[in-house]
Amino acid sequence: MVRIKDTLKDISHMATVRLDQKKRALVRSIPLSFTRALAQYFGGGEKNVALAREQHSAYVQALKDAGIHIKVIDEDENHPDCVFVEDQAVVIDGHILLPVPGHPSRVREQPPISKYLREQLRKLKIRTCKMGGEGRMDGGDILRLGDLFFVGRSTRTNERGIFVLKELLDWLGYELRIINIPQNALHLTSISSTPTDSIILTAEGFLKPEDFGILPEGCRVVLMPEEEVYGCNTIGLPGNKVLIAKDYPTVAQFLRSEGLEVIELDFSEIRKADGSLTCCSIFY
Ligand code: CIR
Repeated sequence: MVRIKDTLKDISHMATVRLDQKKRALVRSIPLSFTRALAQYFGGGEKNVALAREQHSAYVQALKDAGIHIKVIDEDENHPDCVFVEDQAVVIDGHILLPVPGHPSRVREQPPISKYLREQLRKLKIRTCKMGGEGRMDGGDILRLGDLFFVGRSTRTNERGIFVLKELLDWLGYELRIINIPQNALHLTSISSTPTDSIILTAEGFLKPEDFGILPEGCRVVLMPEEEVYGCNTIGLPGNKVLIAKDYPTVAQFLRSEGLEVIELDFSEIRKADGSLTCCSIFY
């Protein structure tokens, strides 16, 4: 059974994570146990924790350089995947959805993240939705294009999870569209992203433009070659900047041709645990 807890407090203003309003992000450090992080898709190979930490620090620095205020939560050695905070909480216009993550080993990563977000957002009129019963969802299955939302039906996100998200979005007046995630991919954000509020970047062999349905005027789906699917996970930032993973030349060239300032980051060690750029932060 799905349990929804609504917390309504005094209103002051609403926060959102639309592109022009990305201001604050939460990240989490990498534990030594990262060597045992789940890896089934992009992943594989022995992980070098020191190098992964270096790459993560460069990522955090790039966000700071772009003017984002960063909160770092300590690593948790009992949770090898804890750096992938995106899966643990979904913040939409200051409202928090706390999913039950789809992999049992990741369920207990959430408490310090939910505690911090609730403290930060407590002044807003927030609704906190907790998923209960059979509902399962990883935040990595949610993609936002302006006021339109997509959710991946994946090995981590099921119908009951989608139902809870839809309730929140119905209440906020936003549309939700469901996308079936192919078997060779973990999450929706593993194979797509919105580098701007009008572009969805994805890859051939994973998704087709029609999977996203008819988009609002001025918006489009752009397909990258299959071998650059990992590069399709980007983080659009205010000021026409976009973070991308290094070594995906078609992605880089396309985004530059759109007039964006492209910042490339080496994420090779984090990729070994199936993690992409967006997985390592929650904007709130
Ligand atoms: C996992 O399998 O859960 C992690 N090794 C990777 C999570 C990546 N997160 C994401 O795509 N949002």
